[in-house]
Amino acid sequence: AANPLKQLFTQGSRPAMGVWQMLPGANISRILARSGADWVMVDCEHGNIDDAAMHEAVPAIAALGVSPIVRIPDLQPWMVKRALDSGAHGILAPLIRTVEDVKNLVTAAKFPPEGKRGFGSPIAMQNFNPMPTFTEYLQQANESLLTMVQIETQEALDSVEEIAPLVDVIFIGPFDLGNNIGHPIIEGKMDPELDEAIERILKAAVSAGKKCGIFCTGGEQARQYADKGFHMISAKKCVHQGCLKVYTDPEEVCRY
Ligand code: 3PY
Repeated sequence: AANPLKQLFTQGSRPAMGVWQMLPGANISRILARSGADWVMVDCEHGNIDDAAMHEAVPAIAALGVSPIVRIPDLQPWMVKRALDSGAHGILAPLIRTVEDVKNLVTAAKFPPEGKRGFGSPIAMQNFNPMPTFTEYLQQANESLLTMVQIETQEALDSVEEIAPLVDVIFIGPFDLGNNIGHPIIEGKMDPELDEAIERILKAAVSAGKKCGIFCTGGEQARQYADKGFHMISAKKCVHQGCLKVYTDPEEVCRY
């Protein structure tokens, strides 16, 4: 499929499972993409993946029929443009706060007339199978590339019902959300108020007919969120802070 993650969302048969890449290297991308993941998050917010490393990771993942999604460092139009031009099948913006932030993100991600994305990269289309022509990519991009925002601030939580209709995926960063609403996750323990916030976000996404994603630290937690109806779940591995293990046992938990 041109965008495997989008296709999985359309089918709605099961949650899309994903893994997180935080260290540079196309071989790391390949290991992660071959782990059984439906998507790999190329994390340019945290970790040490820079612009050049992003341009190596995205095609390595896409070549294996897995959707590369780029978490941009910050909500800047040029970062959205470079991520999508590298061939990402979607972008995730962290720490958004307002409805205005989300509208700006969508404007940056869409070609005119819906948005203001500049056109000209010869690279992006090479990361889809079958490879679209330049013109086909231009015609398909607005519809097929996934826009995702992270709800992880109090302000965004307060506006989540307004934000959800504007994007394809509302993605929960439980650590930042916990920190920002005054209920940090301590030793893996989630405060009931954080659980409540997570429920509210899922409900807002579902009511708007959109998908809801969440970052997990292990297989057991991922299974619980799958049972609750989350559509996009990270779990099977972990590549952060020097940990390079690909977790194949769903019971295994990685702790920060
Ligand atoms: C969070 O939990 O805050 C995240 O964004 C996961 O990377």
